[in-house]
Amino acid sequence: MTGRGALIVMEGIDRSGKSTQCKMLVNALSKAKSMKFPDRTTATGNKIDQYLQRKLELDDNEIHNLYSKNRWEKEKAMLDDLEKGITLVVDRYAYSGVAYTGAKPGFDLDKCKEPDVGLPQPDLVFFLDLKVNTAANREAFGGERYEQTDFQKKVYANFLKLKSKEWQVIDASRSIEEVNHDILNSVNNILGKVEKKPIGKLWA
Ligand code: ADP
Ligand code: 2DT
Ligand code: MG
Repeated sequence: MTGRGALIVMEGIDRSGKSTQCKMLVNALSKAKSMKFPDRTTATGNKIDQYLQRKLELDDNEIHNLYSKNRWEKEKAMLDDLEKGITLVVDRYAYSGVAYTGAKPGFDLDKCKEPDVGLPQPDLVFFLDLKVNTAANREAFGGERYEQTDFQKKVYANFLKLKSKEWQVIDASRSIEEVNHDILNSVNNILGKVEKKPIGKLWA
């Protein structure tokens, strides 16, 4: 029996290339699954989707807690997969939760972390580092909530404040292939190292 899989998270502002890189990474690995948060397929996720599309108004605290609930409802499945040796490639995680809510007036980053304390601890977090103005040039922002330059600048600054030892900052302004190359190297480097390591708890 081989050891556990790795929990790998892709973070960054909108258009930094997260979904593109998650897809490439999961395709390159032999025993891996992709996940994304918010997971819009559950009842909680459906409510989040309505909120993001501006079809539903929710209090800032309520939506913050819904994003967290949407992760907790996947906790058991994540731990089971990791134990089975499956590597999880996750498009956004609790860091997005803190960085986005923390960009709203009156929210403190440490306080924003509270509902997600104890979730499975990622082994590796890639921060796809891209300036907001460069990201905005990739494609026009859509109509979803948060897709505004000033807001994204606050989100970017918050991400930098969340950096911890598992984080790897990736220059995401390069080509898709160059970014993928760096990500693959780092992932191949840690897979063997986490096999026997117990899964930690986030921010605990
Ligand atoms: P995210 O999931 O972070 O919002 P996407 O992966 O959806 O970002 O990418 C946003 C857009 O930018 C897409 O049109 C994608 O094809 C393009 N893109 C992704 N990575 C790069 C890159 N390294 N250079 C140029 N364009 C990119
Ligand atoms: P995408 O589905 O395009 O990634 O956009 N968000 C996400 C939060 O505000 N809090 C969270 O906890 C998470 C996971 C970021 C989803 C939007 O939802 C925001 C953009
Ligand atoms: Mg995406």
